[in-house]
Amino acid sequence: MEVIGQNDHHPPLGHTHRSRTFEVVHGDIATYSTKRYLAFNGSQGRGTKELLQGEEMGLVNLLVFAVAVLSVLPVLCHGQRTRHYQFNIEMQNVTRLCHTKSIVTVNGHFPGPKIVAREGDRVLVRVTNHVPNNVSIHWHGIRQLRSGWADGPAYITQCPIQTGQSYVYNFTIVGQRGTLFWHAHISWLRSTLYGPIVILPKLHVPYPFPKPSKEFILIFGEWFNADTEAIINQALQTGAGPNVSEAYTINGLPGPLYNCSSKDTYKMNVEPGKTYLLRLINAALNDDLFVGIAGHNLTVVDADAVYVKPFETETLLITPGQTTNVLLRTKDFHPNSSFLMAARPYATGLGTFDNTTTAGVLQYREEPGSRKQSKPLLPLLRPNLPALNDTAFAANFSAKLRSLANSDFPAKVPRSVDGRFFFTVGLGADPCPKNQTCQGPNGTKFAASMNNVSFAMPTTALLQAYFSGNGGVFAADFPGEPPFPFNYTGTPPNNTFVSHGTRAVAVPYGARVEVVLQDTSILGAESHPLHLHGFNFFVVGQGFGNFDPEKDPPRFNLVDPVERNTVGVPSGGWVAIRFVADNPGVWFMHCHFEVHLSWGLKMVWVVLDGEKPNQKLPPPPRDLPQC
Ligand SMILES: [Cu+2]
Repeated sequence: MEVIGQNDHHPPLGHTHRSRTFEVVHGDIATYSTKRYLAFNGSQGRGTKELLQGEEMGLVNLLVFAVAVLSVLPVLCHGQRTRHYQFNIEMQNVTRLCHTKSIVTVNGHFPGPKIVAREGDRVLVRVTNHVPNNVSIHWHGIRQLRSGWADGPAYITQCPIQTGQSYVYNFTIVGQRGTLFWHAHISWLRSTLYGPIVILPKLHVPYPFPKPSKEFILIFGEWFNADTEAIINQALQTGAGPNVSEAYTINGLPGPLYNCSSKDTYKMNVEPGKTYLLRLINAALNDDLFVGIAGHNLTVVDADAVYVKPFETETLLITPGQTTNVLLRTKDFHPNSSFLMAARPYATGLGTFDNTTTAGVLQYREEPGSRKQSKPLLPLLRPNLPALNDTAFAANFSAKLRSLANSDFPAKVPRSVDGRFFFTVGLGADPCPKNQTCQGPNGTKFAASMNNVSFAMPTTALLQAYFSGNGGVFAADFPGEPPFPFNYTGTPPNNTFVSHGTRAVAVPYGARVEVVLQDTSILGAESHPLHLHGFNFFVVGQGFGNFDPEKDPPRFNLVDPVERNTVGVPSGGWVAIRFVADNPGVWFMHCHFEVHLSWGLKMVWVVLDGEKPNQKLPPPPRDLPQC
């Protein structure tokens, strides 16, 4: 087995003044696009010459013109549009559960504004930072083909946007349809800085399922009465687990099952006998969620902006970083009645967690012609959600997710691979510094690692370092397998201390990569939602216990495995993923539990440039923030 790298609430598509989210089709934005394009080509760096040489020299003028035209005409023959958004990062007072706090928002909204685009569209988001915190925004799940500079994780692809500064995220949506989301990617700011990304199919291309009469977004979050920056800073100081949230939220609203909260309840108004598309997003910080609607089954049709084989379920499981589109078929006759939709955690670790339930209301409209208000409301039914630690449900649910794998939407699973990696994922510890008492396990500090490496955040952006020749900022020596093998899901080793380093795996362009992610039982087995930036991967296998390199690979599903960007590594088990490294750049892979991310459960892939010009990372945009 060769291991590479060992050695080396808004109207859709509309113009909303209040949120200052706009989609512009007028002069100054056209000029602005033109400037951006020039800045892109005119910046210093390796790829600039290539772009400006020979035939492409003349193309620049042509393209500048084309970009200007694109911005003026909403639809060109290809149907591709450029969609412009302005994100002002602003403080805003928000009250939930009778606690008011000042939170970081986009344009004063919580949750933030939605981005709507069609497959094939270009999206330009100008982010201007008006708050004291450093900020960066990640477009979670967007492939970012050759636009790694727009990916967003702070100190990985960019330095953060400092107070008073702006950065334009510029990317094109290729081959994706469904729901994704954007969120802050620095410290714990994503607790309040998040919002949906809706990707519609290309114009005149239908969904591969019955046309819904309406669409709703349900974005799940986590509400903390205290300031989340203070929570994580204190935890990292003392070594203890951070305080847990007070509530979960649906579209920012905790709902009626919490004290002082019934006025903050999300209500979804529906009519009988109709089909609705619900776009579910788990933007919670630290918790997988079970989701259900009383009295209704849901049909899963899309996961992480990839269509799946439809299947019906009473309950969904969504990890942080995952999105799921479902169809809701309303009952044929149910005037004036309401049902609770609810979400509560699926939790497997040993630590404390927020075990509360958020709820919203599915409200049937009155039937036209029926006697108004005469019928008493039925009692609100709550959905039956699995037990908080129902790992069997989790395994069954994830096994049902399959790619469509038809001629329109083939599953391009790598049938063989060029590199195999085996990464343990789990918790660990750091010794307590001298002259300090620590509140982590046995007086140590909590840490987390992959292959026992707890990722050390650099103070400059890795993509910039890589593009300009590294300069010792990181090493491409991340281990392809654990430094010492042990019974990963059995009795943990005595020494649970982690090592630290800014270490990457480098792979050639186009490499077909397989990674087995193996949970460990160190300080408790736990399901970890692993997220990969810049790629979708296929989930070709999973199981409980230790991965068996002889017996497990023959059972891999290479026909219709689900394709996604975030997968829950089974608690006390393993998952095998495959992806094609067809996107040059530096790509983060990490646990999407914010607490584990803070503790170091993260690493980076470096995908080298290919031979052809369109296989190379372009130079950075001129406005890329500096550290
Ligand atoms: Cu984790």
